[in-house]
Amino acid sequence: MAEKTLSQKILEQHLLTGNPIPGEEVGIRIDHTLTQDATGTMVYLEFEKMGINKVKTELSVSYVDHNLLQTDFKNMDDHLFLQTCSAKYGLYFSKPGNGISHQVHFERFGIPGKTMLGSDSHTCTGGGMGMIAIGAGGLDVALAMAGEPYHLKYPKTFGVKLTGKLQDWVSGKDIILEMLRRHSVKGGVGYIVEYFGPGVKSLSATDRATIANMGAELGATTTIFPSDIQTKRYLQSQSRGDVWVELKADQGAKYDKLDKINLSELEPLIACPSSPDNVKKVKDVEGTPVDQCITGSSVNSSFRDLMIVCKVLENKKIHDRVSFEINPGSIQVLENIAAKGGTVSLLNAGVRIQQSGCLGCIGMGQSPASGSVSLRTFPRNFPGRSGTKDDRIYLCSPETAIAAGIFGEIRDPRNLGTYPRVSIPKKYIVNDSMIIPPASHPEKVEIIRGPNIMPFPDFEELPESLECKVILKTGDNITTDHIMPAGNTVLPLRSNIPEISKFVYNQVDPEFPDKAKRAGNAAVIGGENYGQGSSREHAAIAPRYLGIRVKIVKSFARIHYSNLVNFGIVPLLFEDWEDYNSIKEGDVIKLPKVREEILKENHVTVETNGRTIRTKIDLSEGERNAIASGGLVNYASKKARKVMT
Ligand code: MIC
Repeated sequence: MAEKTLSQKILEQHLLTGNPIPGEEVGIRIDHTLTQDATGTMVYLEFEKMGINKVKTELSVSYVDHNLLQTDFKNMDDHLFLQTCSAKYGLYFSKPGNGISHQVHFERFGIPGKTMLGSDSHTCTGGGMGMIAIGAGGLDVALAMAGEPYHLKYPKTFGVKLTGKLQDWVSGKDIILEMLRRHSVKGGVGYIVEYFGPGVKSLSATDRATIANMGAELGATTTIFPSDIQTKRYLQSQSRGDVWVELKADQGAKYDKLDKINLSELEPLIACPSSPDNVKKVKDVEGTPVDQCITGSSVNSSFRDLMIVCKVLENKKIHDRVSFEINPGSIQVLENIAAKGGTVSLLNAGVRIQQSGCLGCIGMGQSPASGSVSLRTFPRNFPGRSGTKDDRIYLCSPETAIAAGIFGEIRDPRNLGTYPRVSIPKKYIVNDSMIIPPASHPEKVEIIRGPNIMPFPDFEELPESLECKVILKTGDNITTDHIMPAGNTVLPLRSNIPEISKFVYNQVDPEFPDKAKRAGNAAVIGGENYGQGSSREHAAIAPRYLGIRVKIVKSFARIHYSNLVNFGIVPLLFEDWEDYNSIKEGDVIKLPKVREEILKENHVTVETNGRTIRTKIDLSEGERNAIASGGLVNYASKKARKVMT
């Protein structure tokens, strides 16, 4: 029997359809699902369309951690919709303010060896405790809740051997920043990143969660660590030691790609504006004045991450020019910090303590001043994502953030002297006061549906041929924040496709929605890694609602590609990248046999400017049928009708 990697073992234990061969489509069983509120309302609208009265997973949890500003009725309308859906359909509900989904799931629900699908790209955090945890579009999560297999292209494995031990002032964030420095935001596309080697045992479970979380920025399908004594200690500290199992790759397991990092050689790193892979050594950018620091987000808001800040700040003050803010990962983290006296040192140092949630990470508050420098322990710094158009967001560890908070400029944290020792409690105070279990009488639950919750739009089938106007041509690394912005103007519209579609590509071309409507059927041309970043399926639904029928690019980011398929946008790849140069905005492209080719061929013919271009498609049979049906919802309900007739 060939030696297997850990990810191969877990995927094969969950295999329902297909063969575990890289690139081939497989269907896997999903044990846990996770939704957060900004993607979750669409998930439950889609789940309702399936007519199933109870989730079929081992565990499903609905979290509210994004739309927390509540500047009008919309956010709380969504919260009540989500709370009543959870009660009715058999989910746990994590109330607004309880904490960030990935942090709370790691603390209270995660189980080594289980699979999880989440409507958030950072679901991969679960890999820190040996889960196969994958971010996906909301419809895929709704189908998983309905008991359907999750279909994906079987990923290759990217082995990262860790040796040595982190020096003082260097922590988990610096490891994933080193991976991004070496491999860029494209380096993990098509891979599961699997850490192994003697250096792993020195990393705490929450350090591993940090590394797994930000593996999303490599474009990786997910990331996974072994489940070992560190995992066991963490679960025991959460009074959940009973769910621990030991999991690791076989000795001699083979990886499709391999790298190794000597942890002893790492030093504090920082991602400079405006990409997570624009990584430099902190000491090389020292002296840059800093106006804001925020410690938190799903990457770095564990007890250790925030307690190190508290320890450094004992008897110190935040620099006058700096607004230093703390976003706790959960109320449980905050309670445990308070129990250790951490909050007193924060308050005496002049720190702003926020509620538990994602907050500024997706531009829901905490926007920086114009042209100012903001250091954040967040996973992403895409342009404008903070809510400030010319933002200059740096991504760093809590150690580097607190150094800047004290010195008022970017400074290597090793200048702070002796590295404080944070003792991790053997047993945390457990606080589940804001987690509501499923209703015992769901038949009595009425779903609350405020005016902000709009019905899911209908999309027609793919016609035999298409004629589209190219209304936008973009370059490489277009993010889902470019396509469908986050932030406090747009995020509250996530349950209302007609309204949110008015903001598609708002940062790139504010005329885009009107151009799309005038064009009737329209197309977008893109470069490499198109659609990197978030799981938001709204980056597909809203353009489809505007009449975008085709996207032709050099390469797609994984989740966005699935979302385009799920909502019936034809996702084409340039076979010859030179053809990218032959199409410009305003051109008309014709696809004379698109339906037939999508259903039966591996290429689609595109005619434009008197030339014929041959584009590639890389679709499974299910994906072909979904696109031809006008989207997976249409295809699933067609299949269901066939079953019923
Ligand atoms: C993000 O970090 O970009 C988000 C906001 O969490 C998204 C989900 C969303 O857009 O609601 C993600 O990562 O999937």
